Amino acid sequence: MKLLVTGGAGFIGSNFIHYILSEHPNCEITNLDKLTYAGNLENLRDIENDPRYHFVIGDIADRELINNLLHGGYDTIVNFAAESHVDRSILDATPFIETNIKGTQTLLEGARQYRVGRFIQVSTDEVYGSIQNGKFTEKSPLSPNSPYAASKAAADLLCHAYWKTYQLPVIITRCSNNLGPFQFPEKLIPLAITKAWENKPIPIYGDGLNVRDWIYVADHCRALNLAIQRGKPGEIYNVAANQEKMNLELIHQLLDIMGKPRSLVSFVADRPGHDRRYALDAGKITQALGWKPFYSFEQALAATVDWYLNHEPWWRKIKSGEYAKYYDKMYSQR
Ligand code: NAD
Ligand code: TDX
Repeated sequence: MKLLVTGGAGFIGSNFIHYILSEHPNCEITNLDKLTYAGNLENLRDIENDPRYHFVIGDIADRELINNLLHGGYDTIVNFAAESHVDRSILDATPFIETNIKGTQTLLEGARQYRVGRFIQVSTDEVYGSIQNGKFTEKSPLSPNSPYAASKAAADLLCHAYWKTYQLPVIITRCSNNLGPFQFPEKLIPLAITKAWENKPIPIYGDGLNVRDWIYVADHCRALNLAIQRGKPGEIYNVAANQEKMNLELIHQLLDIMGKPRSLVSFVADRPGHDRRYALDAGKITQALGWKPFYSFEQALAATVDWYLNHEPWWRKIKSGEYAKYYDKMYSQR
């Protein structure tokens, strides 16, 4: 298996590269990453000298670079590269359009020209929008509410168009909220762990009753591997572990694990357009590919807290740099 992984220096991509190297002794992986604020080669330090792994710095929207790379012959592309943070998309949607839409189209076009055998688009539950009761299936209409979600939905539609028009063998996966090692500490769980560790207030948007459906990142990586091996071209697969939590409930659980007081919770202004609830029906991937999650939410949260507490230099370095500046800017505007 010769894989082009894009965005492999980010949270899920780096977990995925570790997973594939451990599962497939004969694989070859090229990781193409622009190294934006979210890309971090520290996430891959332990495998940087593995002869099966190569890193290329670059932008998925750079047509010439993509064509040069694909000329080398890849059987599979797994596209993780994206601007991924909803709050940033509210401040400035432009990079989301550039990477998530234009970048995906550039990759699709390259894959078409160089006849790549399989294209996995790593999408999200956010493309369906918010749901009050019940769960979204793969047939639910797209109704994205943030610029981030809209850019991911647009990319999904382009993937669909490349399948229908050119029979490019595209598979779209739509996963719920991930937690686990290497997640950038702007996202709720690592933000809360690192704040709590420093006994600082944890910002909770609105009333804290918004619901997210959580999955351990390793379970997402297994689902992606199955989609590569056995997924059907042109299909969409929801990926979720059926572990819904209200944000406030989650933070209370996290503070209890860490032995920190619940008084650290600090209610702040709501996120504009904040989706109330995400919930996915993952029955299709379970039936068709035999996937099911291995980790309970409690196991995943405990393992994630443990990882952050054991990797303090990793997140301290991030928080003392550009991220800190961004964070101040974001909150001064609220
Ligand atoms: P992340 O922000 O941690 O990582 C994104 C990576 O993409 C970074 O390494 C960054 O440098 C790279 N990148 C950004 N723009 C690029 C470009 N133009 N060219 C090349 N590389 C570029 O994101 P993540 O949380 O790991 O998410 C990965 C993918 O999974 C995204 O497509 C996201 O939409 C999707 N997803 C995430 C979640 C989640 O809970 N985090 C859930 C479902 C789906
Ligand atoms: O400081 C915060 N306070 C807070 O209350 C942050 C950062 C978030 N929140 C809330 C907003 C959401 O209801 O917590 C919930 C989770 O927020 P995020 O971690 O920003 O994730 P979310 O907006 O749900 O999107 C995530 O899941 C789907 C990823 O960032 C996306 O990339 C993925 O597609």
